[in-house]
Amino acid sequence: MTLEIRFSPEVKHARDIGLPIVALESTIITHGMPYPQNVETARKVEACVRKNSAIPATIAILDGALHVGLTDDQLETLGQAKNVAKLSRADFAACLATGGTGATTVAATMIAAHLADIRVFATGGIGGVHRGAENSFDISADLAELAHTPVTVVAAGAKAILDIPKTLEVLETYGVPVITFGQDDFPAFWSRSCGLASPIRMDHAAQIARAAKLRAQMGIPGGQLVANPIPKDAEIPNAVLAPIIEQALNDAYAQGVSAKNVTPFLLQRIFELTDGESLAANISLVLNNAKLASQIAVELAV
Ligand code: PSU
Ligand code: MN
Repeated sequence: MTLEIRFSPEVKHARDIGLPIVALESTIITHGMPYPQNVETARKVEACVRKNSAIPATIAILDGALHVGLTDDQLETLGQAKNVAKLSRADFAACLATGGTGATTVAATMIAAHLADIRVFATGGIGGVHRGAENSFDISADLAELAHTPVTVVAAGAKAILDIPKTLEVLETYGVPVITFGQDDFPAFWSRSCGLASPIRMDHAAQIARAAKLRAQMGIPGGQLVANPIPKDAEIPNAVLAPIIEQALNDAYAQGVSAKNVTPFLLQRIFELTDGESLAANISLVLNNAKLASQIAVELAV
């Protein structure tokens, strides 16, 4: 048997004629946002990529088949589906082998993008080192994937549900370039700054693309994390979110939430505790990331 990748007609055409392609993850659809905003956002993100001269390739496993690029119907079905698996490096192949349906996290999307020769990927936030990781050992597989797989991931930094200083330390240990776009501070998802300086700053998509190409030429494995600050008009002040994050973390602890369920639980709880306000910011930053990723994809194609 061989691994088969099912390309959507749009992505197949883009590959045939060499158009720039941007990978998009599906866990943000199934585990990161509620229906119907999840599907609406996924469609807007795809439209944003097209508007910026690239082709979107949303990645998921449907009934045991690896899809790179989803049709509108597939996106809708996935957005409404219940009990979809959340797939990372560990369980990706197992889901294919057993005919399951699963959404891809940052780690799994990077693996699929690389298999499909796609070198840039846009999302909202990456997984990282969880607060209390010194006891729980809960460190997202997204970080190790960035160390292994040559895909540039554009995110709005990491959520403050994580331990951001430890996340940056682990990325440094793994040799992952952390490049903040257009400012000196590393952004924290809903806020433009987490109060820490970014290891690297770049102001042009072309530089980010060039750095990826040079790493490849040097034989350095792994990807790059591009941290793109949320647009100013969509930012939520830290003072507003900090107590909500504390509450969500306390609830997770009290309910004994663990392993894969931690991140989706916290995202859902924050959505509830902000009466959905966190979602508007989330949508704005994902669109902003899709735009920058498209610009990088165009430069990578040069
Ligand atoms: N962080 C967010 N939004 C998300 C996720 C993380 O702000 O949707 C999702 C991504 O798919 C990410 C995954 O790859 O959660 C990380 O999960 P874990 O912490 O279990 O590795
Ligand atoms: Mn985890």
